[in-house]
Amino acid sequence: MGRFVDSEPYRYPFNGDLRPENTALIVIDMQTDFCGQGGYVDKMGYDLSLTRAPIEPIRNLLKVMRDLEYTILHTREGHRPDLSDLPENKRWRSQQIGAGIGDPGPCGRILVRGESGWEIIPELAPLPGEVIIDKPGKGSFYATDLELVLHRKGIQNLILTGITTDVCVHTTLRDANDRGYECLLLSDCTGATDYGNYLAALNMIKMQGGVFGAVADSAALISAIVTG
Ligand code: C5J
Repeated sequence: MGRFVDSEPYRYPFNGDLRPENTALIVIDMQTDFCGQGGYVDKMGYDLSLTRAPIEPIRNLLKVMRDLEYTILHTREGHRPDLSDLPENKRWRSQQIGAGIGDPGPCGRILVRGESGWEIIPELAPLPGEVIIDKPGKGSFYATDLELVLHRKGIQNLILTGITTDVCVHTTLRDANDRGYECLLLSDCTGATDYGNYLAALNMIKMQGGVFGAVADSAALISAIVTG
């Protein structure tokens, strides 16, 4: 028995214990800076269609999972306005590609808390009561209270979505896996600035029998939680 998602390389979760009470959806960094015109990724010159591709699938999934009363979490990457939590090398590297973190841009200061580019896009705006994790780094656990929140809610399974697949999503997924969370990445609900990196990031999860967890699309998850 149990409830499983038709995922690769194994049916998720490993133990078939998939319930609203022990499972959270995490929507990572769906901010204007990563998928909106004039934001950080746009200023770096990347193709925005790649990081915008997951917007509609996530919106659809949010509706289903909210209706079923799953825990929903959102994250935002960003720094304090005085940049006291911005590592010097992170700032320097972003300046090399013409999108200096903390510098002014069309959407306000890049990746700075409170600026319009740092906001979650309106299509995926958090609802009242949904936890938002503000993080200064790529991973969602470092320098945040995410683990405390998950522990308090009794979460064992993490469903990962958001951008970018190879950076903030992967860093979070790897860290969550090390902490014992059972992770599922939804392939249509994530995107990277480089399509090859997106494909490689999905493959990395599935190697070694699912070294970091499992991969499915949102249709497979919805089918499992609505009908399964
Ligand atoms: C990046 C992120 N790519 N949210 N951040 O710098 O993945």
